[in-house]
Amino acid sequence: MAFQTILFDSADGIARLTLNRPDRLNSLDRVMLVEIREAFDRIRTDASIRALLITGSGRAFCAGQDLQDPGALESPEAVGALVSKFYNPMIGDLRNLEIPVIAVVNGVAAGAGSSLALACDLVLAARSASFVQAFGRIGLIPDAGGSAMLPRLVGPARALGLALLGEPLPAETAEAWGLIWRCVPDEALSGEADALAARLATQATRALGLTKRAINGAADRSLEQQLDVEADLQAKAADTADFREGLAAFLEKRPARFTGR
Ligand code: T3D
Repeated sequence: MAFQTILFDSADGIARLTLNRPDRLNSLDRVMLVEIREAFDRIRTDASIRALLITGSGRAFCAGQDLQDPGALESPEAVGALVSKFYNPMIGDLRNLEIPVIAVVNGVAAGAGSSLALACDLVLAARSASFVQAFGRIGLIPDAGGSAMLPRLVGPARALGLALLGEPLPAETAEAWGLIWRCVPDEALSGEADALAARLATQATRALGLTKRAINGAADRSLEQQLDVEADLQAKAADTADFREGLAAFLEKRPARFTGR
């Protein structure tokens, strides 16, 4: 079934999800929030998909909540429900995808649009892109996981500076601060994103998914707990065809041919 607010397709093990409301800078209305989750459902049930790219159409990545979505912001209860029924499940589903997810930030990422990008595993941004914690400017707080991701990625001092001041952070500074994986020249963004996805989609997918689980939960665990988690997840990784192939390839001095199983 076709989507109204996003473009979604997959080929060669790579799914592409494009936020597609360019006249509204790809801001998130409730239809789009639901459709993004439907795309995640498709990914979860299609074992041929081994990497996901998320980007925006036109000049923006995503301007956050659609401030003109009728009724969405009409009362404190509506806002609370929007967060708990739409944003939180969407971010939870994204974080739990067991394949690598790359945010391809082609332009401004504001408010929940920035949070969406930062919830991805790798963020690749065009040099002209920027990250804006726009929430405070309209009297809201960082949501869609932003208040968790920002301090984890850049520490509380910078997280507070970004969130309290709401100034655009240029992609180059975002890279220098460790907020994102890499900033690249605008004209190189699409090619770099495709190359990164192609590389990831031919790796040992199950191990990459388990690596995400280990690293994403690490901040909430003690070293002892994390060591236990590593033992458990390593046993799971070792129980895959890709591990057997990786080991055999090493011993036979040839490139591994991973299948994602
Ligand atoms: O209930 C809840 O859960 C609330 C959840 C909140 C999470 C959030 O995301 S809160 C933050 C919401 N986002 C913002 O406050 C950002 C609003 N947008 C901007 O500040 C600016 O548009 C940008 C900094 C992103 C880009 O600026 P600029 O100058 O490049 O573009 P522009 O001219 O402001 O916008 C272009 C058009 O997009 C414009 O429409 P027009 O005049 O051409 O018809 C503008 O109204 C529209 N647009 C931009 N952002 C949004 C939007 N329309 C609806 N919602 C938006 N967020």
